[in-house]
Amino acid sequence: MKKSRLSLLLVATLALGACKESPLLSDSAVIPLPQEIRNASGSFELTPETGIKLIGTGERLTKIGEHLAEKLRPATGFDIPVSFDAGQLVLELTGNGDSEAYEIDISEEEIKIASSGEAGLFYGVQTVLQLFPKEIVNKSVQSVDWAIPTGSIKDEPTFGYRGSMLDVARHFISIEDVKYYIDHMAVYKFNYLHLHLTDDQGWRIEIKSWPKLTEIGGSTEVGGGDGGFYTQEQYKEIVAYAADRFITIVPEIDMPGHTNSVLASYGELNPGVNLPDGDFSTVTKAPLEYEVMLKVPQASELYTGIEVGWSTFATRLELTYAFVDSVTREISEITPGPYFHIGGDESHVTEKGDYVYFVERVQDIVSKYGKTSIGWDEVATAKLLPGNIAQYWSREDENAKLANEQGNQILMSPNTRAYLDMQYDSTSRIGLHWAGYVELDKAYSWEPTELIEGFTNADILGVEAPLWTETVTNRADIDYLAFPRLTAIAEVAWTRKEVRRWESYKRRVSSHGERWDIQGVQFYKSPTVSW
Ligand code: TNX
Repeated sequence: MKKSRLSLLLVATLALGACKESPLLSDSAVIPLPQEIRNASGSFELTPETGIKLIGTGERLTKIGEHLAEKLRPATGFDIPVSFDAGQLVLELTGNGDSEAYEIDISEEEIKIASSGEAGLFYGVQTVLQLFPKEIVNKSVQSVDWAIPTGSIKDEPTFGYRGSMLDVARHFISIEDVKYYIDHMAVYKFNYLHLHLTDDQGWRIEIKSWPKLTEIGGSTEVGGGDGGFYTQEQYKEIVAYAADRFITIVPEIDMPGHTNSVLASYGELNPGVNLPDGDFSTVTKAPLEYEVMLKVPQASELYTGIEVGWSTFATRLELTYAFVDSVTREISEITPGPYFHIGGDESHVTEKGDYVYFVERVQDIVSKYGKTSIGWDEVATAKLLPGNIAQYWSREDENAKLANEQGNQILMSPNTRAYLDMQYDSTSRIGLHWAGYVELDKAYSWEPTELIEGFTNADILGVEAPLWTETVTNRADIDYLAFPRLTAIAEVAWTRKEVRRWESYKRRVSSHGERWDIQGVQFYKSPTVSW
């Protein structure tokens, strides 16, 4: 009797709770999903009096506080002062390490974000921004109750490298658009932006000791457009802009294949120079429509098509290594991050032995300038230096295993899951499909450790989503291919598999779609989600 009355009471209480419809913290649409969310009852509300209070020391603490304030001011219209004195949004830096973990405590009185690292604090800020109603992304004042359910969050990334790549070689991407992309990456807690700076169709970074690379090699792009390049000053500007958002730039010089833009700029680097007199017939193995038989060592023609795998450096020519040395030195000097990407993919016309010789010599050069090499997975057919990384893309598990056996970590970019340039389905207006179609659920539903037998988290450095740009010519194209898939990859890289669920992500990403609509992001409205 007593028991049944009690359960009646329970039902009534639950029903009442449902009527009040006070949202729970765990119903929020945070991407990537935090590792742990606990609910409480009640809510915190931002008011015209709310300020940000900083606790701790650290160069970047004030900047992080200002970053939060700047994101909150336009839509709320509130002042949101940042100080060390008072405030209901508390940012506490409890150490001076580079921890990416953070905790958030939300009570009715205050929101406190704490981390022992600046990066962690920045990520806590990103999470809090996603907890506010979607209107917070507006650039003009909105009348909304700026409320967040109470509770707590404990979070940290599963993988230390969470990246995306922009191919600025096939089509040049303006600094403005690169910054735009960086802004979006920061929201989803990415920490590496890989810039594919060179390819057959274009050379996009100023090298002072080899000026024709940009004069000639930078002058066009796929389809014959004007191309373009970053001066070293502009590259530094990108590096700094990314660093402010806790994103590290990884520059890539793709070699020994994918190098026609170099060979078009400097004839003396053409493989022909190395061959005995008169025997230049094998110099270029270009696609048929582009076949040129070089009779004398001379620059090759600029290329604006999209075939891959037909160009190569002269790997036995000393001048090639003098060239690689200068390029690596100049770029390393303006790259604070630890990695230098040496490409190494699809060198179909480089003899096997020459390829291995080349990769090993280039690794030494990179290491001489204090950087760690990353290479596309084919580099694992050479002897990798300790600590160097192989980027798994080709689905050639053999290459990943070769790297693993040598004790080197893998960066995961499986083309069937993580390639942002693949079409979603046969109706996609741009994109390629040589690796199949990659719908949103396919980009989301995979686990980095489960692609190659026997791999554990320790074998994997992280995850990266490349955006190749053969078919990408403007910001709308970037939007369409990167969103929403970039957010799926963010969650694969950040959230441990035990708490990831497609059904949950699907609900959350739809809410991000509402934010993108407000911001004018022209994302792909995948039919797998109800937007
Ligand atoms: C293969 S992925 C390439 C790129 C192309 C891409 C197009 C990789 C390491 N090489 O050169 O842009 O396919 O999807």
